[in-house]
Amino acid sequence: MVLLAVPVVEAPGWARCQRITGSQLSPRLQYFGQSLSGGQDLTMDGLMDLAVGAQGHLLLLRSQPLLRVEATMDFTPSEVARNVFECQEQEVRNKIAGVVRVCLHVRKRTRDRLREGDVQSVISYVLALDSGRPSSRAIFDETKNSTHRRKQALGLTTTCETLTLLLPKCVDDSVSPIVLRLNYTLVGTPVSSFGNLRPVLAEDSQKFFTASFPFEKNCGNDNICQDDLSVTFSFRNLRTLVVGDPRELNVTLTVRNEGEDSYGTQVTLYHPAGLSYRKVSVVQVTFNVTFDVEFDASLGNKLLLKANVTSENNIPRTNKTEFQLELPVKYAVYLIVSSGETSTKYLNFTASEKTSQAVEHQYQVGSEGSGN
Ligand SMILES: [Ca+2]
Ligand SMILES: [Ca+2]
Repeated sequence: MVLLAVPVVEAPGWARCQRITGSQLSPRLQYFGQSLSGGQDLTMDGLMDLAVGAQGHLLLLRSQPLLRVEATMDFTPSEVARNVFECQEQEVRNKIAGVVRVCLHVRKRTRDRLREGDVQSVISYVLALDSGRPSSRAIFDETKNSTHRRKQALGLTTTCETLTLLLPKCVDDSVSPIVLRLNYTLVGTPVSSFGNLRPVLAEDSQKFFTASFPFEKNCGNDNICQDDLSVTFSFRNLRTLVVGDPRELNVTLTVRNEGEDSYGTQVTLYHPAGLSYRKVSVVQVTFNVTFDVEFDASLGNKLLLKANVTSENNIPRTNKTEFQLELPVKYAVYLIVSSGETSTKYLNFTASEKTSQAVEHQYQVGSEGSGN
């Protein structure tokens, strides 16, 4: 009979499955699991153990203490001040946006006989600013880039560090907040007084933590963002839309805001079927929208386009936030003139005859494409 100590993760108070194969423990084990006995703590650490029988062996699988990590990330100030992120004529680099205090707290989830000082672990974590964006709007002063790594031995205590955040250049987007993400791994330190029992991170622990660092809004002392939006558009120099030719319709749409900052601003352009959206290009607050005009589009005598602009500022809409324009429509006709079969092909006459003969010519006039 052989006695082995193998970790089993105890799950107090909640249902959980754990698959343990004999080959995980030893390649020579046969009939692993032919007998089971659990519900008792044989190792005197306060955690239930499981005895598993195999041919010629008895294996004792031990439960491990479970740990949980909690993290807080607090920014000071709570927003990036406007005078830091708003760029004037000269670009100021590496302005201090604020500091973040990152605290990690390790707690024990299991009830066992391990004393608080027995439980130690090494936690490795990576802090990443604006991860997922092509380039980060903020960096850590300590590392001069958008990530910061740290590895630290910890008991059942709280550890904190304070990091300075810099804005390396003018921010292109001050609407969405800077997101700080913390990913971590935890490795328990074996407890020698309990047969090298090793604490582990609980399976249902939160895998990562995030916190937002928003930008100060430009909304005056009342903190209410009173935007004043308007939308207009034109068909450029086009006086009449001819269906069939040209096949492209260009619309130049302009959005203006004469009030305070507008957040979550959206422009909607309504168009009839017969036009199909092709592309849009943005020139500051002007959008060049291109539609394809279907060859057989049926648009009536006038094309009506409508646009509106909305925001999340919760300011009542005005008549300036809607715009509509009509464009007369004509339909291209492609005429085909062909010679009829019964047309006179030739005449027989001689110079001495003084008779006259009629020449008959038939033309067929038709149209192509639109059927007009
Ligand atoms: Ca035990
Ligand atoms: Ca205001």
